Amino acid sequence: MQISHLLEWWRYRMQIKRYEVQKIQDAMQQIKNDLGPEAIILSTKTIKHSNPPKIEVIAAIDITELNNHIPGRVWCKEQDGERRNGPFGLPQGDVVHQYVEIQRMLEKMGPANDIREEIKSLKDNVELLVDVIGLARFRQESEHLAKMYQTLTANGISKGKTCHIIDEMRKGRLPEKDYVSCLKLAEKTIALSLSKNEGISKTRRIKAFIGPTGVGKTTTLAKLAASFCVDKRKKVGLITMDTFRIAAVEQLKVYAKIIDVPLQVATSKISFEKSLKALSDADVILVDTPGRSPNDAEFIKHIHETFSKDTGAEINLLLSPSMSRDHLLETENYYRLTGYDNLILTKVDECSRYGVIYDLVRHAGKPVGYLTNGQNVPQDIENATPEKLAKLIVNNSMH
Ligand SMILES: Nc1nc2c(ncn2[C@@H]2O[C@H](COP(=O)(O)OP(=O)(O)OP(=O)(O)O)[C@@H](O)[C@H]2O)c(=O)[nH]1
Ligand SMILES: [Mg+2]
Repeated sequence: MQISHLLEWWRYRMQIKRYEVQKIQDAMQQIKNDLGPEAIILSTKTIKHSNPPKIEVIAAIDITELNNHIPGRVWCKEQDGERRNGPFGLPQGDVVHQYVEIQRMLEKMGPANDIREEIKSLKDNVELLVDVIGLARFRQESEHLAKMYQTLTANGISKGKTCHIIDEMRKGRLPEKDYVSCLKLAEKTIALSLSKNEGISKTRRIKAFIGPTGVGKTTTLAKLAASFCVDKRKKVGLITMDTFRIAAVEQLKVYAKIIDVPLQVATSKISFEKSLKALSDADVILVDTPGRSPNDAEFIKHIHETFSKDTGAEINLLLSPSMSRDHLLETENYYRLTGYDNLILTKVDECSRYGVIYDLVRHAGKPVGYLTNGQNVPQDIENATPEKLAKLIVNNSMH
């Protein structure tokens, strides 16, 4: 049963009044006067920040009997001692019993879940509509475009965004006969729409790596440390702020020892500043952070404080496109609060549909610095360019 039906039924059946009183006894008298001796108290709660302190009391009276004579509306009645079903199939019973039942259902469903479910079903319907309209529209124009639509959506790009890409393609001259040329044009169109990648900035000395638990922060940092050291001949320093997970420091210590770079451990903003001083001769400082739930507001605050503008730190958010699209976009929404600079896409080798990368990068509007494609340190990392990403998205393959 839809919760909105329940609420409608509830509203129809009850007369509800709200009182603000200092003592519950005051409310009792008022309720009796206003609603009569049959009234029931639905809830009481202290009103926050009220001065003098006040209590909110919600009381109600069953007005079923009043409604019984409304033409066309047949409310349930106990007849011949038998309980019959009420409106919307609810079992007939006394009001308090039904109130408790509704409360229980509401608690079980939770308002957020209910709204989410409704939004999800709405989204599914819109997607379906876009699919039908999209295919019909492109098929009318060219079989290539209809095939392109099917390929890109099968690769994991959302339907709406696929229509947008094809609309962009149609602004130029479309290759008429050759489908392969059509794919090339799609690649070009996608590359143009992705944020230009400046790579990981050459001028920003401090580079922090943030992201969900297990996304590959420490491994990616080790890959980059080796690359800065060996390929770019830079003096590298490492800082780990991950003192939450057992063995997290040990993990980075092993890498630091192999690459032969100094490692500092910092637990607070103050110790982070001390670590920066200790690494003052380093050309590049890579900072590892603990994986945290993106819902953790304290963590976002901590990132803001530690990597404030005056540190000049560059924040890199690591996300893995092997996650589902909805989860990925939701996670990006949370981390956006950190004001991060670049994306790094990890575990691309575990991904089955690369189209989700397009949705993520367009959603985030941030450049992608790197792609990581395996567990091997240091080799499994590549620079990301819009062209490389576009190729991946259209061909749905790393090769
Ligand atoms: N397949 C694959 N695995 C990877 C990649 N990068 C990291 N991993 C693996 O993912 C696992 C977690 O990697 P970590 O680097 O410890 O991840 P983390 O984000 O530092 O984890 P926490 O610190 O616990 O939040 C390890 O087993 C890595 O070997 C990648 O690009 N591809
Ligand atoms: Mg780690």
